[in-house]
Amino acid sequence: MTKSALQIARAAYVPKMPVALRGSVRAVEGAATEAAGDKEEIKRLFPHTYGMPAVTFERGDAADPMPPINAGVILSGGQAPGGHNVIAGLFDGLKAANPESRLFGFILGPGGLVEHKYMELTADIIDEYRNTGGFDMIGSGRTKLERREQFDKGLEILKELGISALVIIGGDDSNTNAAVLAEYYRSIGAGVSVIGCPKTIDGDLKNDLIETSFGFDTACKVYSEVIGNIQRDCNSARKYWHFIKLMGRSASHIALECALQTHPNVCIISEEVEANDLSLDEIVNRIARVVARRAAEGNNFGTVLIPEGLIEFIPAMKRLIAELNDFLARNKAEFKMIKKSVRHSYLISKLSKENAALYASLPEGVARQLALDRDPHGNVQVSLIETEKLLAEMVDNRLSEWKEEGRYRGKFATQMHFFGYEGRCAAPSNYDADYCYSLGYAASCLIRAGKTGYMASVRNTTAPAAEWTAGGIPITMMMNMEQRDGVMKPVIRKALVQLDGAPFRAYAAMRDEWAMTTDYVYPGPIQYFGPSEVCDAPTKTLQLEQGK
Ligand code: FBP
Repeated sequence: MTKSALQIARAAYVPKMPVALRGSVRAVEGAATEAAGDKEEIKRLFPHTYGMPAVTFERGDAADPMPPINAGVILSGGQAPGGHNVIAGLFDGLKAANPESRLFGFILGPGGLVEHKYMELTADIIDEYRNTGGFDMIGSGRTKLERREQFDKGLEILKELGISALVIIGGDDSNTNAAVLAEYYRSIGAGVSVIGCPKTIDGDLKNDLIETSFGFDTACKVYSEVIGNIQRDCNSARKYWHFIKLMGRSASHIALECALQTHPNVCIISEEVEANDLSLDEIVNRIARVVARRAAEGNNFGTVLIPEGLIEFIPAMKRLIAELNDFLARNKAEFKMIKKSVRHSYLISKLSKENAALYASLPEGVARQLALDRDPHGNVQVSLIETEKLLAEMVDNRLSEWKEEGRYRGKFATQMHFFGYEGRCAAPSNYDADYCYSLGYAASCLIRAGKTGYMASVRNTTAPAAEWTAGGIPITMMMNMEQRDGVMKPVIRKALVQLDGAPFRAYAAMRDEWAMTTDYVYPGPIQYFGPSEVCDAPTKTLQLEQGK
């Protein structure tokens, strides 16, 4: 592999660690825990792993010699900066306990476990990937690990390799599946523990005990850098409105964080749209009003941030998507037979009156995108829906109407952007490099402590890394029952943007001013070397959530 100068220098970076994880570590158990909701039902579904205590690590006395452990690791779902450091922390933690311990990586996600595709991760391999972005060390995938046959098939290879602990690095769905797997392996006495690590750039796997999912920090910094650059360009030429869609399948954490970092003229927050029952038309009016007001002051330029999940939060669209999901699930084979050129009219003829009218009113490209295949978790692939084009087109139409009515005078030229994939494999920021390494190391400590069904947790991360705390949280503690694919299932509660939370309130307090004043902030690229306030700062979201 040809390495860039930064990659070579960055390989030497030693992640900062909490004091509690340095040297010998002692696991301290707290009180028994309960599920986040539907306690009785979760207890019934997880009889062997429900109610376990939260665990905190403290510095221990001289380390007892530990027998060697063989462990496996899986990267699951979308890439997020820092995954390699989780594996490096896990590897170093296992080796620190006993140099004879071994780590195996399953190839291309959970599918690798089921299909018995793996590689041993030796020190040479780990060293190649320290502090790098991407998941290319072993690859990732979206195979859903949820059926007993898959669990049993996986157990065959775990037994063959002598693996007694499996670490699943993933988002809310993957960690839900980790909990189910932990429960199953314990129920059959398989002798394999399962530990989860919170990953996703979307930032929606968090709660009182998990401060953030890794990758959110780096991805937001990458997007904020380019948004800042665009804003500077936009403020220099003063001729374009930039419509920028930002990743985040469901929650708008990324859009909100980028807004806090860059001060755009408009930022839509899906959770607010849903709470206020806004229609697509009302969202368009809101943007158009800002465009018209700025135009009245001679400013025919600006930026609009749009979360990619928006479409599913607009109540009418949500109803349409629900009917489409249902229809497409029931008529998959028939739909596949319909010629692509007539699918649009075919669907209109099949939908209920209200949904058919909405579907017919959408630009054909967007309508087509809404009918594309769902991902393995049944989600609409929102990354493929060009919401930024939809909104820009509709705002343009609205402004033309207002122009005819004499309510708007100005020029409206647009540029469209989508920032998602370019942030998912960036070299992790210091925050993510440190956080991930500690998560991996904490996972190794959970394994050493004989825990299963836990998620590694590292907290107090707005303080200097030495003061961070580390431990493990029973995954069942984060669960409740929710309807998925028409069936009630135990799942980890997804964390959406809280409208009464400090990050949203901070944005809401400033948005009218930012709409008009062109108060752009240019954060610049992530810095890996330099003063701590430039290199180590956590996200604004985390700082505001922790009252900093
Ligand atoms: P995870 O939840 O698996 O971390 O993935 C997040 C994400 O990056 C979303 O923001 C985005 O909608 C989706 O993955 C894209 O998925 P894919 O990589 O399959 O196109």
